[in-house]
Amino acid sequence: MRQDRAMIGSKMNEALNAQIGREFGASYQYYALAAWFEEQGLPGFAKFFLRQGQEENEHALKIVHYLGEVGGHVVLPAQPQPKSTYESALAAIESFLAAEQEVTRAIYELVDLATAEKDHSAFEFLQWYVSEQREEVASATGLLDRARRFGEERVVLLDSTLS
Ligand code: OFO
Repeated sequence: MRQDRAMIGSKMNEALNAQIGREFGASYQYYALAAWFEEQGLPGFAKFFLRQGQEENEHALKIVHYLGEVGGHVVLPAQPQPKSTYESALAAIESFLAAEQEVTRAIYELVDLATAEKDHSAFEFLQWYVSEQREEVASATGLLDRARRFGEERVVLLDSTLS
């Protein structure tokens, strides 16, 4: 960290680095989901998860940029290998919702930390993630609801509505 001009404390800096890892982790996981759906002959879901993966990449890079702005130090966390097989399309979509709920919890913890550290800049920066997570949890919940209504046998019909 460039101490001379750092506008961020080490605790917040570390926590944001961990979040970069979560965002890239989600990206990696969604690319793996895209590949799995492609293998299942469900190209609509594959495209959907490819796009989600790209979005998560952007979320990670947004934090990298923020740390640059406030004179922080970026350390990219190592990534575990993402899950590459699922029992069913429904199970795969359930994992999407679970992942988004987990990231949402992490974002809330970051907001709590920003409050505790009186880091108003980080607090303001994180509000974008709060609303993004609200949208993504709603979108994952909606997709899962629709997939459950179609059922595993007819999930291919839902696939054709996605692009
Ligand atoms: Fe990064 O938006 Fe969801 O996880």
